[in-house]
Formats: sequence, structure tokens, C-alpha cells
Amino acid sequence: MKIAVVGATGMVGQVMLKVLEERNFPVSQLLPVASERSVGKKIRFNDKEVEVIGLQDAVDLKPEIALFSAGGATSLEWAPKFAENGTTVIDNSSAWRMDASKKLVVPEINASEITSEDKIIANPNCSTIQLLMALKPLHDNFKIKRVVVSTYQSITGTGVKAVQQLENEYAGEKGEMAYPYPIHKNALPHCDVFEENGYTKEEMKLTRETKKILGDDSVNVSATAIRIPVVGGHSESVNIEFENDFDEADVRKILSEFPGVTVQDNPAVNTYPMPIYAEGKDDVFVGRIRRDYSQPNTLNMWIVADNLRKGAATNAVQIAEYLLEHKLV
Ligand code: A2P
Ligand code: 11C
Repeated sequence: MKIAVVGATGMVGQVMLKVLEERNFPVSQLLPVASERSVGKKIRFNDKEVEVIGLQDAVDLKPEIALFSAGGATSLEWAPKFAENGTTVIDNSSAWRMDASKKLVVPEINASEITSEDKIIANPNCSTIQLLMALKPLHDNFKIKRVVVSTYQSITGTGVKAVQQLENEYAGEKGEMAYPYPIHKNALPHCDVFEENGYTKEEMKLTRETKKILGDDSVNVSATAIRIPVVGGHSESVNIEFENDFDEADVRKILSEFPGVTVQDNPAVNTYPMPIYAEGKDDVFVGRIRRDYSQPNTLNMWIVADNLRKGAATNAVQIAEYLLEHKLV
């Protein structure tokens, strides 16, 4: 299959290439695409050097699938051009997620919504994907009323500029700032831009995307998103109020049986999810599972995943695998 990766030189694009290789996705020709600055550069894929090309050249080469991770503006302008030329786009930006005509897909949850008519398919936000992987099986069993989530997000979610900022700060050097404040030795209650309602866009993605993916407007999510000087994964402290009561042992069993979720929960030996363990892995890790005794039918837990993997690249490649398996491309 001819596959384009738009944003192939970027933080997520590089992981997309690695995930395609690792999962032996049947790529007959790879089209790495980036900005004009990078055209002609070489990237490595399956032990071969491949030259980066521009967007129009990639459209003209009519790949079967294009994985996009080059920012919202690039997706808004170029995803329709690929789609009109017969390519199915899997878009990792926020450009199309809340468009009512586009599917927002976490394969383990709602891949079955995809039809051959869907030419632009949206990949959810990283912090939403890992949250939903744990919420979905619990919602099916106990029906969620309300979720309160606080995130502790890796700087890799912001991109190369943020990683460079932290490295400069470690080294005591000045350089370009990705954030309005230092990130070293700091925590910023500020991921993405502020909206008029006082929440950040990242916080509102958790609220809005959850309802769309679960196909249930009654599930309310209240979110606070924090950036911390960590690489390797996003962590989430999650409080869930259910309609129905639950048994803690059942919660553990249900979560551990859900594909793509690993329960790491044994406080007696200090076993709990952490970004240093999640880094480079495709699973979503859940631990610190415990009843909230402050009100009925309520549970606390801690969710960690590699935001560049299941939160972005892996989820996108899984959608591509689904298209292939179901002959939708
Ligand atoms: P380039 O490396 O040429 O700038 P990150 O999120 O890590 O910053 O990466 C963003 C990715 O999106 C990079 O591959 C970048 O390419 C690509 N990109 C940014 N702007 C454009 C654009 N206007 N057209 C195509 N690719 C773009
Ligand atoms: C972050 N979630 O960590 C972001 C990164 O909407 O796809 C991805 C932004 C998006 O800040």
C-alpha cells in the first residue's frame, strides 16, 4: 500500500514511521511529507533512505492512506485535497474532530462506525484517548454520570520546541520559549490556548471529544490540564461517578480484559503506572484503583500512556489497520 505520512519530520510523524515499521504495516511505497523547508531531506524507513516531498506532489501520487500530523492549519487546507483525489486521510490534528460529518475514532471503542464513505477520519486528542480507553468498559458496565480529571502532561505533546526549551533550561542556556514560563522545576496550569469560558482548549477537548466518542451526551467531564517537565507520557488523576454501584474487584477485571489496557495496581509493592514505564509502549496503564468514600458509586484511578504512541501515532496506525482489514480502502 502507498502511504503518505504528512509531518514525517515531526515529533508524532517520526513515531508514526516507527509504529508502521514495528507493526509490519504493508507499505509498498512510503511518501514522507513535510514543509518546503524539509523537501529533499532524507529519512530512514525500513532500512532505506526515502526523500521528503511536498504536499502537492504527495496528493498527485494518490496514496491509499495519508496519516496527517502537521498541525491543524495544514490538515484543514490539505486533507480535503487528498480526500478529493481518492486518498483516505487519518488526521491527528484537532481540525476535524468535532465536525459532525467526521468520525472520531479510538479503534477499540468505535472503529465499527467507519464506512467506505469516510475519507477524512479524525484521531482524538492524546489525553482523551487514554482517558476513554479506561472509561469505555466501565461506562458499558456501570454507566458514567460525571468524570473529574486532572492531567499531568508530557512536554512532548507540545512538540520539538518544548523539548528544546527544557533542555536549554537544564543547561542554563537561553533559547526560544515554547511556553510563557520556564517548564524546568515548574507546573503550568495551561495546555493549549484559553477559551472564553476560562477553560483551556485542551480541557474542553476532554469534555467534548468524550461525548462524541462514547456517543453519549449525558457523560459530563470536568477537566484541568497541567503541563509538567516530563517526557514519556501523560498521566491523569480521574474521579468517576457512576449511575450504578460497582465492586472494586470487578472494575479491575473489566479493565484488565479490555484490549489495550494493562492494570498495574499493587500498592503493597509500589506498583502503579508511571510515564517512565509507559514510554515506548502502546498500552494504556491503569492503577491506584480505589473507591471514593466521600460519595456513593464513585471511583478514583490513575491513568498513564505514552502520548506519542497510543495518544497519537499508534491510534492512527490502528485505524489504518482497521481500514485495511475491513477492505475500506
Ligand atoms: P518541517 O520539519 O519541515 O517543519 P512538530 O509537531 O514536532 O513540530 O512537527 C510538525 C511537523 O509538521 C513537521 O514534520 C513539519 O515539517 C510539518 N509541517 C509544519 N508545517 C507544515 C506545512 N505548512 N506543510 C507541511 N508540513 C508542515
Ligand atoms: C498536548 N494534547 O499534550 C496536546 C497535544 O489537539 O492534537 C496534541 C494537541 C492536539 O498538549
